[in-house]
Amino acid sequence: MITPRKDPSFDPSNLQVTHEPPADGGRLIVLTAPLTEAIDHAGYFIQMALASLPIWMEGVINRKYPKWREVEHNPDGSARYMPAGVRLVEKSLLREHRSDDVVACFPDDLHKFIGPRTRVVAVSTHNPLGVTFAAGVYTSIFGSSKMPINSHYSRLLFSKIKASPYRDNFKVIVGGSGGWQIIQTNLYDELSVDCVVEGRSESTDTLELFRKAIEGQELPRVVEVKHPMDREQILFPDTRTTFGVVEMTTGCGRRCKFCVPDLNPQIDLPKDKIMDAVRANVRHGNKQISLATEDMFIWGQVHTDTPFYFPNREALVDLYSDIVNTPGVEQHVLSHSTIAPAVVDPLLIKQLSDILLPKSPIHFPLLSSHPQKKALAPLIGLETGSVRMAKQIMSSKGVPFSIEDWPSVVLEGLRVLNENNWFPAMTLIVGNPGETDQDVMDTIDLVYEMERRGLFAFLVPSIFTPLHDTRMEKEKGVTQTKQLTKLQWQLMMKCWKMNLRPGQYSWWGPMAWRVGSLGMWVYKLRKLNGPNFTWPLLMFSGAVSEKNLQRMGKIYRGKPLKIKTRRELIASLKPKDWRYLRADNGDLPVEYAPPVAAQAAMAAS
Ligand code: B12
Ligand code: SF4
Repeated sequence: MITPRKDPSFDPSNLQVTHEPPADGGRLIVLTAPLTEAIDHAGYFIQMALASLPIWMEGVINRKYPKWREVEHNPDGSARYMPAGVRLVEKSLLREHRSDDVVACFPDDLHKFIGPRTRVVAVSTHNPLGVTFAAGVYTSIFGSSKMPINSHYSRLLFSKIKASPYRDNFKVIVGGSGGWQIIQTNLYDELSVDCVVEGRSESTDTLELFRKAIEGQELPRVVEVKHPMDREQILFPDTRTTFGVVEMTTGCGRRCKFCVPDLNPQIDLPKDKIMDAVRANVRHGNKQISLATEDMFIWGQVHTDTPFYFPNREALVDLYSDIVNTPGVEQHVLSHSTIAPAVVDPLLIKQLSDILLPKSPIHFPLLSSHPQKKALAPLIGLETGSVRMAKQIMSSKGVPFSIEDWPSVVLEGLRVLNENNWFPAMTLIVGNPGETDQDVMDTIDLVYEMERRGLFAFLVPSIFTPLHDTRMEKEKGVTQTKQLTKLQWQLMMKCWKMNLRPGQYSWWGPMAWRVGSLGMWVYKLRKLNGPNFTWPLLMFSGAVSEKNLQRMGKIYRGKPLKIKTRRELIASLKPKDWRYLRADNGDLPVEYAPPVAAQAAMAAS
């Protein structure tokens, strides 16, 4: 059981119900999501900040995005856009309910749709209580109120539902990737939730649950529903989604032990349906599209004769070209990927860059060689630089390469990506169960090696969180930042120091961060995070040079790593895998002559 956070800035008893009941008696089923998960006008980054910053730092967001709370409505007051999860619940329900019985609305508009007729209020949520990785850790580091902004708004949503004068008439059903947080914290009563659904809305069990709720039957606290096993059963949005999210794949296949999405079946979704959903988004006013996936590179290579970790170049180039060339699509953002495919097929990265950069809304002026300084920034898991740790928690993360070569795969992959203007956000897990000082030093070595080679990734360290249902759910994580060792703090602060290097996040302003961090340390962080935090923070602030800190023995200075080149990595593959390599990338083992000749002949014909 996880102890829920308290939100001192929020008093539900202040919620007054002053509005008139809806004239039509309300909708039978009302769907919603926290405001902080529904907004899309300010870009991906704001949602990540809302999930990671504590509520007392909301002013920073307000100053940067003064209009972030302003949302768009349809003429009937329903939401113009909603997270893809809400849209799919809506689509699933419309299989057996009339469209005027179901509505998706923003939290502030709930009173317009919840009335005496309402029998179900369904909430979709990504991260309602902020107890997941990265989201929890930064709010803890920043202190006094540990409530992330997103949790505050999620609680506000639940309080509004709880305070509805019709609350006794309807059931509250929660679903989405963050539903487990309510189960783990046992906050059903406090949040006034009747049932949490684990799984996808397409399932007939989900429809059955809604039927029971409409009939007023008691619902179980938790319902686990089955994931569709084939691509035809997955539904697609036909209205606008937040950030134009359209699913591209489910599952992954690399089997990292800490991973939730990998528990789902590995499915790549049909191109025609993806394209229909893209066009539907555009029709409803969206100019941005983002294909949701755990690893974009498996698309087109699931259950084919080629292992999924050898990307299907033609299929990917064709899909992404058609998406960015869809009339009305002005922006396209990548979601998640893995790094080994960049080593396997660098030409694929180049071809995708040519297609995707012109429509990328991301600009890294000091890093990008693109004429308009555009960049691509998928989220990629680095997790650890320790081969020992990697073997334990993610032994297939780098396939087709051996996990022994993980640091080389990361650095070589990042080189290929950077050369093509891909500057990924890379997550690292600090405090893995059984992590030793040596493991942390190995990761610091990798981070220093990135710096030495002039490579750039936006490094996002987070503290290990045992996620529900994963093969590591019973493992213990770090529960307080005070428990972190000096080395773990050094790793985290080094990552952030490197992130501020090119200073492209001008609103944060590297100097402001550094001076601010010292001030914060004096004011409160020194007590909150304990003595192990002090020297790493001084390193981060630049108040004492890293060289001096190292000379004083206060921090660990990474040692240079011996890294394999692409040619050496390719040579290390099993001979049975050589036939899946592309000759035009070069570096093929000399012993592998016949298929190269065949490929050349194919290209010539
Ligand atoms: C796109 C995406 C984002 C985008 C956009 C999110 C948005 N608001 O639309 C951005 C980049 C902003 C983002 C941010 C974050 N994300 Co995110 N994101 C995703 C991603 C890739 C796809 C989500 C998606 O739309 N999928 C498609 C829809 C259809 O799936 P779905 O929402 O799960 O909905 C299905 C079911 O859950 C169910 N369902 C959904 N709602 C409901 C409701 C009811 C009532 C019922 C019955 C069923 C139901 O039915 C749907 C299918 O039919 C997922 C990974 C993944 N593959 O899911 C990670 C993921 C959800 N994100 C994750 C995390 C951790 C975050 C952040 C906390 C990261 C951070 N620290 O900044 C933030 C939180 C943002 C916030 N506001 O709180 C984790 C969640 C882990 C968890 N909760 O345990 C995931 C799983 C990634 C991962 N590999 O771990 N994210
Ligand atoms: S590569 Fe990423 S999505 Fe795939 S199993 Fe590992 S953590 Fe999960």
